[in-house]
Amino acid sequence: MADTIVALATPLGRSGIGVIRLSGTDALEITKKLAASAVFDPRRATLAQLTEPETQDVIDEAVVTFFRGPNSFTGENVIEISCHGSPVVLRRVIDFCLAAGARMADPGEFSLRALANGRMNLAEAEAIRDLIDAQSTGAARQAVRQLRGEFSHELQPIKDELLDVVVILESALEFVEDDLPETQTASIIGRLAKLADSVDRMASTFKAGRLLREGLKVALVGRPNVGKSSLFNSLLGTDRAIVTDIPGTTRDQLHERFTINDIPISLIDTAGLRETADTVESIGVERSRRAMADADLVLVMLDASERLTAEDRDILESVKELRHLVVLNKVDKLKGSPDSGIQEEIADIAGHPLRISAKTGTGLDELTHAIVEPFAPSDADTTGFLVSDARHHDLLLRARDEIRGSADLISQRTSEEIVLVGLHNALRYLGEITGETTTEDMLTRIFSTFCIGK
Ligand SMILES: Nc1nc2c(ncn2[C@@H]2O[C@H](COP(=O)(O)OP(=O)(O)OP(=O)(O)O)[C@@H](O)[C@H]2O)c(=O)[nH]1
Ligand SMILES: [Mg+2]
Repeated sequence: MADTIVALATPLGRSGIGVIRLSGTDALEITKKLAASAVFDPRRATLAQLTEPETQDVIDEAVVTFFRGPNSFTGENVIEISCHGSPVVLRRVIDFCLAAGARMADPGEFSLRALANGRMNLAEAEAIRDLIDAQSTGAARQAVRQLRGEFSHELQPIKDELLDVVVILESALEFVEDDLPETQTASIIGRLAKLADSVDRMASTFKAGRLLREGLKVALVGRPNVGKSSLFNSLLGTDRAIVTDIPGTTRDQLHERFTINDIPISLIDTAGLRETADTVESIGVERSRRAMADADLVLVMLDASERLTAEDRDILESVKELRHLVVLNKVDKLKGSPDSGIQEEIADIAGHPLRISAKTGTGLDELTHAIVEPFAPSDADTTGFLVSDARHHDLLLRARDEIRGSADLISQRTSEEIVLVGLHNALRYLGEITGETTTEDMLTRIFSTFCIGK
């Protein structure tokens, strides 16, 4: 067994309970020093008095659970100490464990050990990270599916089939003097084409998967006073941003998150765009321009109750190359014909803008629908398993290309040796998803994206 690691498994801060996790050879021994009178049976919660052995100072009363390896999360002896969630108490317990020979866990080290001891594969370990980081129910649901092995399960038949083809080609290489018969070549090409399509289908779910996981960055821009902050507040359902009738109210950028149909949206309210001599405001304007360039979608807001200004035209011009939606706000102020005024003026520059009122809520449902609509996957079935990790997506595409390339080589009657290189590459790429063929370097890189205590 490996050395013993310790970490706080719950967030730092005051809470009802705080859980400290130990894993490794001495996990049980170290805990026994802290709770001398307690007896720990595997998988039983034991109420224990944690006492500093030298001073006999009682630190806390805690519930301790012992998991004997290999039947534990990491496959090693694991102890979970549920203390009262006082940062002072938690610090003392961790300090004691460190003094008694444990060391602080690295980010993701518990999961890494679980992987090393065959308790889960890489895709499953990554799913734990994704589940913890999930920003919407949909993303969490996908992570749980991956955690339960759905991805590995879907990959397995593909790997098996690929291996089958490899075996045929390998044995042809060893035993057959002449080339493979035509019928067999045709059948192998057919099987490879089908495999490549299956891999491609999995990869194509990435668009929907990434959307659920990473969501969209949406920036609200427009000249001062058109009602950007009012819309920001309405969409979030809180009075987060300051709203006044003074142009130039918002100077700094505000970021908040909310979800539309399970898609996490990171919404950015920006300083109104205009030429200004005010130093603070001009920094804000500069930041607004950057936020625009950075966003997946820009909402350009115009005031429906006023004439189109030169500033409005400039802004519309500057978003031309960006994905954007034009929003006409303050439609509640329009009396008489709804198509009057500004709407006609902008018809040729901005097409059919969305008409809303941040004040009364008119048009907000249509707006939220329009925000996600261009990003929503058209074909992928979003009830199936979705690939959500860029690393997995990249490996799937590489595997697909290798398989397609190999099929092409076979049809050109290239020697089996060369064809096999591509197929072995494809197998390796698929293996890297679940971690069978992952190098130490890659593991270090992947696990550095985990937080400590996982
Ligand atoms: N009648 C009406 N008034 C609105 C509406 N939306 C915003 N307002 C008013 O317009 C004024 C400006 O609103 P803000 O939300 O602060 O505008 P802004 O675009 O964030 O302005 P800056 O931060 O200065 O760039 C406030 O007095 C709001 O109450 C709306 O839909 N209808
Ligand atoms: Mg504002």
